Amino acid sequence: MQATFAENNVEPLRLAIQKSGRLKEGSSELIRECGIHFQNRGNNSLKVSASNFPLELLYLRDDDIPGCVADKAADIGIVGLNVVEEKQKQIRVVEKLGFAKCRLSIALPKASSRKSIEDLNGLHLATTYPNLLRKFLDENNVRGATIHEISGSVEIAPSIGLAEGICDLVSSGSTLIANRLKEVAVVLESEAVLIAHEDLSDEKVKILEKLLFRIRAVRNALDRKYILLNTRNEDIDKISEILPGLESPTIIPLREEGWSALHSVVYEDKFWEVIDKLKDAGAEGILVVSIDKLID
Ligand code: PRT
Ligand code: ZN
Repeated sequence: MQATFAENNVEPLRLAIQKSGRLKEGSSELIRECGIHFQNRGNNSLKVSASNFPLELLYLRDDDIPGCVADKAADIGIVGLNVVEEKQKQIRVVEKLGFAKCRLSIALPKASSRKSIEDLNGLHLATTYPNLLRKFLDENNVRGATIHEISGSVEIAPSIGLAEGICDLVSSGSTLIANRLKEVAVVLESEAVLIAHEDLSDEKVKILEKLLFRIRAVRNALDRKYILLNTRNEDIDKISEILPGLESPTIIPLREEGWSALHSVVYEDKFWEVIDKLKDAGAEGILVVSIDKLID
């Protein structure tokens, strides 16, 4: 039988992730994509060990993750940047993870004549993010605004007369629209981040580096595509210039005289722009393939 990491005396890195909620799926998916497997956990288990990597998962409420890492009950954690910045704990953000993207914004009733940061003076604002909001108001010289801290359903505060405006997370914006609110200022752009405490042992730093290597390979693959195309040899230079690959494209001669195949990697956000230019430059038989992992 294969020895586990615990049996080999490797102390596992402890990773805190959200037990249930918007971060859970993205966090679990990322770990799975890194090739790390766990024994099936019962529904109530709060801790589980990986069978093929020195990693232990702790399942927590997202609000408890920064504190848990700062107190070293966990070594690292996956949590929204909004929660990290609000909690102001002694931890370091190691890596942005690119999922659970949202923004913390100040919103006012649609009917209000106020429409920018300059109009926020003297307002009463409801939020679950009092620290971030206070900092933003101070940095923008907003005077006389007061903060009403509530624990949820922030978006209904103006309609029930609890506050004149709100500061809350927005992703699609449909909650604001449904509550007849308009966004007037962005306090923070947020996404899921990997955090760590400042006191990891050398052994745990090495495990973290291995984990980060895998995370970056997974993320690199997500925002890039592998592209293959055929071109006349005289167009190779023109087409190579259009391809913003990792390095120069691979060129393979085709059986048909005077033609070659070009292979390269393109960024997903530039994808359609690049394809249009390639077609105009004479590329044919363009094939685009998803990448599973990409090691830079
Ligand atoms: O139970 P636990 O405390 O662990 O979870 P939670 O209920 O506090 O948090 P959860 O699971 O709702 O969100 C976890 C994290 O997901 C947040 O801290 C953000 O980093 C991130 N995230 C991304 C969001 C959103 N998008 C989001 N849209 N968190 C909340 N929302 C809410 C927002 O508060 C508002 O009510 O969705 C509504 C707005 O969404 P739109 O799409 O209508 O704009
Ligand atoms: Zn929470």
